[in-house]
Amino acid sequence: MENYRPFTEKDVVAYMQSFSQFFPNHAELVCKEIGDGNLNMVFRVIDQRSGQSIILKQALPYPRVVGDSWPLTLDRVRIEAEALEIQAHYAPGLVPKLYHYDEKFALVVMEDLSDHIILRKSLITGKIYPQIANDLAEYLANTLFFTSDYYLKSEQKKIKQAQFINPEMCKMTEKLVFTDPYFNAETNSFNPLIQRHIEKIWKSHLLKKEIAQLKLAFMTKAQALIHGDLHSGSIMVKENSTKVIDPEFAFFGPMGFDMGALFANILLSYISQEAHIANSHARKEYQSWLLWLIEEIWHRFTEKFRMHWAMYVKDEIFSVSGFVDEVIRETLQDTAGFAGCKMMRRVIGLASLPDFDVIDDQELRAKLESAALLIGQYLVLDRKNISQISDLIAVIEKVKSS
Ligand code: SR1
Ligand code: MG
Repeated sequence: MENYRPFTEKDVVAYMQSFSQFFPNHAELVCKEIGDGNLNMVFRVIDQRSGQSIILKQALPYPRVVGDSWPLTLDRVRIEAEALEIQAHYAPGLVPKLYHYDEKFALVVMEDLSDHIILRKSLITGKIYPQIANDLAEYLANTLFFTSDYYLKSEQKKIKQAQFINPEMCKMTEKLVFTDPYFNAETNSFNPLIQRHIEKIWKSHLLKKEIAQLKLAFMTKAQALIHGDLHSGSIMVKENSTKVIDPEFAFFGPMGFDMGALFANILLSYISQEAHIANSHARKEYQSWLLWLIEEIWHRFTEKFRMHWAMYVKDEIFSVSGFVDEVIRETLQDTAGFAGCKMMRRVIGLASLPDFDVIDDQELRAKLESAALLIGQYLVLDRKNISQISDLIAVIEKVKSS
């Protein structure tokens, strides 16, 4: 992109000073780079006089954790800005406020959510958030239903779909979630203590055929504008507030992919608790809350989705009795399959998992990673037998008792 350059903290201050609308005159701006994600730079700018602050997020022309050997589109910032607008419309209060998008410098200026914490971190420390199940169910039901063919007019949906063609970000997911972990690929990065378990996965033709089906569904099932990377690092929480951030992977894809990413990361947290909570009674209680959270998100999601359906579906053939039940059942089966892939990729593939990375005892870590791989495989292989959320939870119980 012409004139693009990655900003330093000093550049960010100068950039912010060139606008009058963000900070008062005579503001004393201080900037710090605070990003710890895989892809971008995140700067926090605070006016030391008024205490006002903003976040400026700038894309690099490559993934931050990989470096410039992997060129990556800056158009992901446009996708993020445009997705945030749509999500703010359908799920008000559940995404950060977007103040400004700059195509030339591939950046967005957004609300500072420093009073929130990344959900992944809060789950590692065993926190419970009473409102989160309802907030996430609402975010999912609204953003998915209102961008799907069940709500939008056919032509309108196709125009929106063209707006969110996101080939390079989708290709990253196709490679890092649906391909490389199932082969001895260069991008993989795993604990050598579980090498034998991983080699079994690489040799499992049956599993790979199922992964192929899920990859094809990811590539072709253009159901709704999905977030595309809804792990627990893409959610920020505080006591009575939930915000879904970072929709740079957004595109029209399968609804179960967002739900699957979310459930996978809750399940990975569930597994990792054996290393985080020493007291077994407290650990069991927290783990029960995590499984309850999955069930509750699903129940509230289906409740809201059905309400939208009853109110807005006008198409005669979609309105035929029983069809919504099929849509929901298929979404649950996709959710289970995608959750399985997302669990396995975090153990075998390039993107690491902070929930496991902080475990010093390598033997224990290997045991938990193996459990994650086993649950992941069962979710993929058994997904077509899942018809209600309790069946998905039963898969976890089955692995625990095996
Ligand atoms: C280079 S690591 C890439 C991963 O990070 C993002 O959060 C996505 O999950 C992507 O696959
Ligand atoms: Mg992200």
